[in-house]
Amino acid sequence: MIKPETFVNYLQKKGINFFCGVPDSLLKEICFFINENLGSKYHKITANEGSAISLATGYYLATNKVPLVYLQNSGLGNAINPLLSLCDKSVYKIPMILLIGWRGEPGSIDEPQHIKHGEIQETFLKTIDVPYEIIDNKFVDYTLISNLINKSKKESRPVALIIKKNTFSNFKIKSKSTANINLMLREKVLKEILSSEIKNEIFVTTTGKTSREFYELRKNNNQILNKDFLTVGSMGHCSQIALGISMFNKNDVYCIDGDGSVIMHMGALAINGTSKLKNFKHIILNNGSHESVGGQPTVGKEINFTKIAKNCGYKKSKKVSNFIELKKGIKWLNENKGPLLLEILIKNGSRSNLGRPQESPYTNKINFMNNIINE
Ligand SMILES: Cc1ncc(C[n+]2csc(CCOP(=O)(O)OP(=O)(O)O)c2C)c(N)n1
Repeated sequence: MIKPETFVNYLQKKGINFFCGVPDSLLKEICFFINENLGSKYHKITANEGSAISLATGYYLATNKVPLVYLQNSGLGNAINPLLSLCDKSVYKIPMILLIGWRGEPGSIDEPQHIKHGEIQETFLKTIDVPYEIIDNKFVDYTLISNLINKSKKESRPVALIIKKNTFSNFKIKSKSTANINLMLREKVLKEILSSEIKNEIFVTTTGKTSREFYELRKNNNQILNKDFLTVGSMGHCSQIALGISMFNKNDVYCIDGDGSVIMHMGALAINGTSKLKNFKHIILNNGSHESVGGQPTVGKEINFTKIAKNCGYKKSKKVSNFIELKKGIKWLNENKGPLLLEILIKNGSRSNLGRPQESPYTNKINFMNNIINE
């Protein structure tokens, strides 16, 4: 395995001093190291991967130095537009290093939402003409990286390092924040929602552990004939899925979102708010982090989601931070007309033995549609 510090120190020696991106579980250790050891001027966790490409471009324009963008391969979907219409050789020719976590690598076992991304990983980079090297835990030949960086500089173009699973060894974080210790855990909040008066409504849940916990709680409660759509991939898009459903279904639709996911495509709030849909009810579980992929910080606790929602046209918005307020908040969502936003402040944390949906996404889709259409 490669020590994150060895890897980053090597890149720094090669003149790579600016890092930005969206965290990924395969890159968790290196993200922890970067976050802890680089100041905020030289490291930014961005809203989405397209933003990271653009921020890195700004750094290059201001310094004439090569930046690094880290991302999960699913983030290439967000990155593709600036990669092709900003950085490509037919446009501005921007040098940068992409550090891409290879989820769904063919031959490995991974979740359904990663299979296609993993399968096309290499073809994709070849198609968009980004030269790459593949790095795994046996990697020793650093000249390959050095040659790639030189290529990026000399030819002024993006290049990529594809990172396989288990490439980096553990990095022990020194500074564990205790700031939110008294807040509720996400799973307890979901449990409360599923034992409340809204448990039989339509739910659309966000990417990562929220959907996994929601699914497991339903199973444990034997609530099998439910109307839940689990957004297993497509981070940042669950509120638009929910909005689409609420436009064409008369029942209340509850979207359970995460702060990182909302920030990723925050423009959706403007469309939700101005929709004036009375049955659209949005919940943001705000832990100020990308908890599902390691707990790297977001700016979720530095911004005011309730004010943003109000200014985007939501009819009402409310913030809660303990169980008494949460119970009232759920009642409030149930009794008022939307678009509504309930922000729930929570702390980081989840069970290490958390499972994953046993049925395929396709089966879940069929069940969901059977349960909501013509009921
Ligand atoms: C486009 C894209 N980028 C990155 C990821 C990796 N990823 C999965 S869940 C997640 C964190 C989501 O954060 P948040 O919405 O705040 O929810 P939390 O995990 O904190 O519950 C990330 C970064 C992804 N699935 N898709």
